[in-house]
Amino acid sequence: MTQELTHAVQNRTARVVVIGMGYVGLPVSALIAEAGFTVAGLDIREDRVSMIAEGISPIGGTEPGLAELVARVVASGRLRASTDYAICRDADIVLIAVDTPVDDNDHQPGYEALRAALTGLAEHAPSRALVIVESTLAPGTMRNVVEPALRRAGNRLLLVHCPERLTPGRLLRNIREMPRVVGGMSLVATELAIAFYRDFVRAPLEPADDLTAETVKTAENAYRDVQIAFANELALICEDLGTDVWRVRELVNQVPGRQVHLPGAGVGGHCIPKDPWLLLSGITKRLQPRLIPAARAINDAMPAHVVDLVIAALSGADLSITDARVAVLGYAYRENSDDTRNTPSAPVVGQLKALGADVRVHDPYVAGYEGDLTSALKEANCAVLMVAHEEYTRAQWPALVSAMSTPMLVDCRDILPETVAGARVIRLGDGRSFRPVDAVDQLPSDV
Ligand code: SAJ
Repeated sequence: MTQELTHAVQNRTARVVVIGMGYVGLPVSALIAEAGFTVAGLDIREDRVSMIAEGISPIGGTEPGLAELVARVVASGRLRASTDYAICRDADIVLIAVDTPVDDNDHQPGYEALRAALTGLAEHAPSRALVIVESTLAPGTMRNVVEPALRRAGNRLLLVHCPERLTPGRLLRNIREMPRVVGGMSLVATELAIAFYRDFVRAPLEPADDLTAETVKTAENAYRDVQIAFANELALICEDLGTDVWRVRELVNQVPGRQVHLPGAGVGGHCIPKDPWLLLSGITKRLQPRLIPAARAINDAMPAHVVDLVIAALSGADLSITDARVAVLGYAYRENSDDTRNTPSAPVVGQLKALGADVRVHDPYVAGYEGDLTSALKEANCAVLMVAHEEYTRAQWPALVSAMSTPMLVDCRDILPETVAGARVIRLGDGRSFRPVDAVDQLPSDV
């Protein structure tokens, strides 16, 4: 079996099916097709399948090269899209790239999409194939969920976990250039998967077992979440001390081995907020980790702190939140992206509205929030800069603030100069720029 598969990989006649044509599945399908394989993309969303069938990428935001590559490989006939799992029957290689969220309350993995993909694959199992799960998994998932779900297909399937390492804004670049951990459930599976990835990944391909691969991916993002939490807690400390965290971190980072991350309005995206919980969901209950949950709590509290800053800004102009107009600038979770998954802007908008503010949202990348920045600021009492979109970092703020009723700016990401002519600037993490006001005292009793 493996000899056939090995030859099919080596001469690129292997028929590849990719389940899940989202931020991960579509770009990796396009690169596999570009490498010379024939690829069928499988998705439950007919609108997405139709766009791809027309050679159009359904992924928004700034993704260098993706739209052109999708058009090219679809036109060449190397990439097609379908909603029918029956295409798995003829596959030699199946990639699974569906989302693996965690429950907002109990933080347990939400494997609905993964289980649906596994069920569909098992019902239309190929005679023999290499099955690679690229979705991020809690440690133990390959052994406790994936392997059992595919067991009915017998031992004809070689199972591997090769976690994706993608970042919106550089999807293609990351696939080509990020090192990958290739965690097979057998040595043969690992070796075959490495041979396959070598056709389109230029970076090191590290052999491992499945559990190691699951742990690496969730740990690398838990690590980042803790780093960001340190930056956010340092920002709160600097606010309280009356000093400037942006200058503090700049000077700390001059020391070799220090890398204080950027404080901000919170942690969004499809990876960092959930992967720490995936890591912890795989452990026994004997262990009670404290650092990783504490980091999650610190980062999740930042949107409420941003609301505090808005209240501080308004109270500085003797305005109450209840009749203020607030412009929230940036709804994507990260700069120059249209991705709003787990965006910190959502709780900020929700809490401001709950406090009675008239909230206007602007984001040049997010459908429904685009438009003229001056209009978004018109008659606003306060503007909150949530995300360092290029439009905001390059804007002429002295001219823009003249559209506002009261020119107050809350800068959550060190986007603005320390002073903007004609405006008052409150900077998250810069205690020199404001006196903290605890919003809880302002909350109406029914919030
Ligand atoms: N953030 C901060 N301060 C920072 C860095 C990030 O507040 O110093 C916030 C961002 O604003 C965003 C959230 O954290 O809301 C996540 O940002 P991110 O830069 O980590 O972006 P993601 O979510 O796209 O993370 C992905 C991850 N990649 C994968 O999981 C494969 C992460 O491991 C990468 O480090 C990151 O991309 C990257 O920058 O490459």
